[in-house]
Amino acid sequence: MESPKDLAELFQRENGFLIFTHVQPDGDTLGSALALGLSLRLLGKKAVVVRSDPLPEIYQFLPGSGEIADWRQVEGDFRVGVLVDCGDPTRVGEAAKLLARVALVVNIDHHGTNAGFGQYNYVDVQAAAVGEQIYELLRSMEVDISPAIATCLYTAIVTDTGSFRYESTRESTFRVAAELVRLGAKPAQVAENAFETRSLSSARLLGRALETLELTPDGKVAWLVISRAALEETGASDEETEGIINYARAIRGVEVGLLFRETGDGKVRVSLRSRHQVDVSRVASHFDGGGHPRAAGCTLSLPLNEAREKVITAVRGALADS
Ligand SMILES: [Mn+2]
Repeated sequence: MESPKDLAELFQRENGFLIFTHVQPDGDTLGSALALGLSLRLLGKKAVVVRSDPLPEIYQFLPGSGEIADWRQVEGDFRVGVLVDCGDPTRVGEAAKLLARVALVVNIDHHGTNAGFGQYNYVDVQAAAVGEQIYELLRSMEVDISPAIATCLYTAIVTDTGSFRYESTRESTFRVAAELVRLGAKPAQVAENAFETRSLSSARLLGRALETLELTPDGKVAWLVISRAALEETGASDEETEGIINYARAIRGVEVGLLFRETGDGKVRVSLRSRHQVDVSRVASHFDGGGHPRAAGCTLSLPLNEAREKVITAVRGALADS
């Protein structure tokens, strides 16, 4: 396992960086990758941020987001592939084909299920967001953190902590966030873009999803379903399902909230959120997924009804053991 200092030396020594975000990109992977990319370019390095999936509209305000490259557009040779916020290398999606071409893989992540798949691994499961880790890294690299970089890192932290509400939020999370505000991040502006603005189609999708709400007889597990039909009829995109799961977990008495979403390729994407008792990353691992103890995900190649039954059974088993 490498320290921020070790990585700082690596970044100063090497050149030609591809920075990989994960599929269904969130604020942490995007903010962290953009901050690292902007910083490396400040140091005169060649660095490109790569994506497999489209950039969600709510993150288009992020400085540098316009330059994120679809992996298919990337040409030329790059020596180093940096994965940010990826619990395992498959999280980069189709960009894995591009990742296979780099000489060195650097893994910067905070997921408990991360097995250390890189040649260089900076995994800190205590970090509330990879954005905190990138901040430490930039400090070690003695990068002058610009307002643009600060905005990216602040967004990574505020989104991954649910606005500093999740258990992962610690004293240093606030300290780093305060420092980023001092360096030019604007909390109200980030919040307005990331939390207080949604498309009409996503509001309609939320309504459809809430109509599907069901609970187990003991009231401890609640789930929502987003069918392909619901997505098509509302015109919402897959990315706009983000956050809907929280309505399931928020119901009084519910310990685990689940969201089942039919993907375009006939699979079922499952999001899991737990309140206190269940480590949902272990449930997700059982289905080849992963994540954090309180927030995890997995994908099943099964029809919706079967996937739902399998996952609910596993969650009830985990609850019984807790
Ligand atoms: Mn994260």
